[in-house]
Amino acid sequence: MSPIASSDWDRAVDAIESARSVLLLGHVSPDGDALGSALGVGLALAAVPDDRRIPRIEVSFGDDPFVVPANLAWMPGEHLLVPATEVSTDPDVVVTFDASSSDRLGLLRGVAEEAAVLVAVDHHRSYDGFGQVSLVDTAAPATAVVARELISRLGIELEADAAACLYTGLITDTGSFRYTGTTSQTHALAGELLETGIAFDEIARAVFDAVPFGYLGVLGTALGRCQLEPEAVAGCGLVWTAVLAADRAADGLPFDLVEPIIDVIRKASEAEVAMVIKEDDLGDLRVSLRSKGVADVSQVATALGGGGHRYAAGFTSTSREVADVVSAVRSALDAAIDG
Ligand SMILES: [Mn+2]
Repeated sequence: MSPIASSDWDRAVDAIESARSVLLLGHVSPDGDALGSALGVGLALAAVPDDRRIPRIEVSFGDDPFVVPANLAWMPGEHLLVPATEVSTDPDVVVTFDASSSDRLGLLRGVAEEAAVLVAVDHHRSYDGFGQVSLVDTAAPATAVVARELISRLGIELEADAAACLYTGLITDTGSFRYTGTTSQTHALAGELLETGIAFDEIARAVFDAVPFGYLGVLGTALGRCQLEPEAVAGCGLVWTAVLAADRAADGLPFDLVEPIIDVIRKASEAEVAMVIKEDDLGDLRVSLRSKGVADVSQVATALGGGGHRYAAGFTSTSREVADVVSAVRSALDAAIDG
């Protein structure tokens, strides 16, 4: 089923099997798919018998400060995680997960580009070919799907810890099997992961349904600020809000905690596209976009310096004014509808 050429699989497997050191990277500000795929492959590689195990296996992502998002902090494989500023800079092989371009690797872009072998595992349509070996399936609903096949092709049996990480990637990117892109094979893979005995209910609660009380106040503020623009997106409607750093400050909430707010506001039936403008701790505005299908928000995000998929995309604004972001997105959305 995989559209990935067998020669690419062979190159990746040969490089990993002959490596003395591998560095497995998620993209910056990793989500469940990026970190779950990297840790899943890392745990699989770490589980092979001593005589065949790669001596050095490191998992990282290019952020400093190096903070695992709160909803992913439970994931197994912590012993493989190395902060971006402490990774070994001379790995034989670097494998990236869920990164569509090398600038998504942040601080570790240079380490990846200088590696003897650079393998990119991804599913973004906006993937730009930066890997020497590209294991990219744009039809896959999650990078975790490709990561699972990589583990199979390495001849490694899947165990519960790795399966828990891959399952996290699967439910994150499919919205628990609700989004377009989910297929019968996606459910078959979920079934296979459940066969390893993972606590899928606890995983779902940790990933989606466990927030500090202060989050509810931030959510209330964001919802109170929500705007509906029915005439935007060629009359199909835009719903948007902004979450400022000051909103989070009272409770000391980390930036990544505001991520799920988009999943609340996109429920508005009157809007085809939803947007949350999120101010990070440095004052930059990071923008999340969701589409129900009429508009390709990856076009919008790519035009504004980011990337993503038709239904979910994002970018970091060059302006620090919310009003600038709204007008730039409105214009780009009109172009995305016409095109
Ligand atoms: Mn993904």
